Amino acid sequence: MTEAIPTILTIAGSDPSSGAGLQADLYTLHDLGCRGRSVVTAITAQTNDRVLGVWPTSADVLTQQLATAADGVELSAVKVGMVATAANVWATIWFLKSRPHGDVVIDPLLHSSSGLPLLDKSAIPIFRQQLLPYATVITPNIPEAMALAGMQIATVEAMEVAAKSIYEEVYRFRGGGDRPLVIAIKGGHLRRDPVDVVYDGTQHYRLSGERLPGGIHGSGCRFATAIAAGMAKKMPVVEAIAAAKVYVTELVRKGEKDPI
Ligand code: PXL
Repeated sequence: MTEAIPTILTIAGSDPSSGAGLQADLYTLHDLGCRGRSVVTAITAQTNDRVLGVWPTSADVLTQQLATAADGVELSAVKVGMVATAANVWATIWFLKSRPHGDVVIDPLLHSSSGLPLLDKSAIPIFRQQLLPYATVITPNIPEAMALAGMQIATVEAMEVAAKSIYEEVYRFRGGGDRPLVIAIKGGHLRRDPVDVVYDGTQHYRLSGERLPGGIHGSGCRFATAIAAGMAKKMPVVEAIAAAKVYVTELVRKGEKDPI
């Protein structure tokens, strides 16, 4: 009997350039042999280097999409990207609380280097305290890890301290338990080679990477989605993270600015 193809839901913003957001997520799922479903938390107008506007969807519109997105399928995993507003954080929490959904990978998009408002400031406390506890994997970049851990990060050692601190906070908000939780801090903002740091509550792993020229808009979206795809395919979580890093590195190497 052939294995069923897993279906993954992405909860994300729309990027018309399709380098990031739900479009990039769907490309990634296709590349990795999965099926995708998507709901839109915000519509953006942007190019690879310019943001023209952001229009969050209302929580009501997001809730209606969430009510239908998983119709007729069993979700193997969920990826959460840009959520935009506090009301949309609540709509997402409600969905995760009330529907079966498999593993959840959250890309904690708090700010973007392009200046795109990815999450309202007022939404940050509930995002941390109520949404992050649903995650199996959380994938902050260094600025996001600094915000979540409340510390400066300039070295791989500091990334390890931050990963443990984020783990402990999320574990506490979860109220304990033995559901897996893994923090994967992306090292792309390090001055040296972009080492990613992974912490699973027991040990740290360092995933080495090479600094490639260019970098692509939306590589973080694709990284988190590729982790969700790996987990949906029953890879052990750290292996899924390592495979996602290889996948994204190859895209950057190919200079695939636009994933089409
Ligand atoms: O890469 C972060 C990101 C996520 N989601 C959407 C985006 C961006 C960055 O531009 O547009 C919709």
